[in-house]
Amino acid sequence: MLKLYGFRFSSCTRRVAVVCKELNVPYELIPVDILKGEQRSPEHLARQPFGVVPAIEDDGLSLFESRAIGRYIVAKYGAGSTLVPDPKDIIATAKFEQAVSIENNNFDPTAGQLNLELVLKPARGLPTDGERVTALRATMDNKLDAYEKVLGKHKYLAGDTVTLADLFHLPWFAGLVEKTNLDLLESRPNVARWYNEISARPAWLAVKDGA
Ligand SMILES: N[C@@H](CCC(=O)N[C@@H](CS)C(=O)NCC(=O)O)C(=O)O
Repeated sequence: MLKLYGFRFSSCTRRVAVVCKELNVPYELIPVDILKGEQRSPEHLARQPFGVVPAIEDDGLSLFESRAIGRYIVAKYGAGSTLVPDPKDIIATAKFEQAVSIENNNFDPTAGQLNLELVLKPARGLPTDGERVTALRATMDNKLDAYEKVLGKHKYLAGDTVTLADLFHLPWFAGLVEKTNLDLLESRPNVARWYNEISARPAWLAVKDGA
């Protein structure tokens, strides 16, 4: 069975778990407690040299980076799945790569830092940096205004079919929507429709509170 080395509440671990659930791929979660610093243990650094989670081992393959792992899982176990377009469809593939880049470059850095300030720091009893939140909020607003336009043209980020590019947003976006009062959806009906739809998928509901 696929071994998922991670912390069940971490966003990056849940990014992999949601892909497994989408495709009904069983996995064994091997806990790496990032609150105790286990991600920097020699055993984990042998799997993930950057000292973060997740990593997987599967059929002799050792792999890290949550998005690369997600794509591997679809390639290996997702025969017939449309979560990644058929590479022979050049246009769908180009749109998919565009959407994956949008998430990685325009969403993840700001969403991750906002979660750090507004969700993770308070949970650990650490003070939030208000000035940083104001700047991050302004950046997030700009980015989501662009999402609003993109999602006004089609249902999902890469077209009218849900793909990994949409699912990759779920852990950080759910943190921002459910655990902060940023109201990112209120003035953005297309983003709201999209987020509400992808966050209601059974695969996400199965792992949203822990991989
Ligand atoms: N780009 C990496 C990011 C991994 C990452 O930042 N993981 C976080 C949890 S979401 C972590 O392990 N944090 C603990 C630390 O930084 O020490 C991925 O997607 O796998």
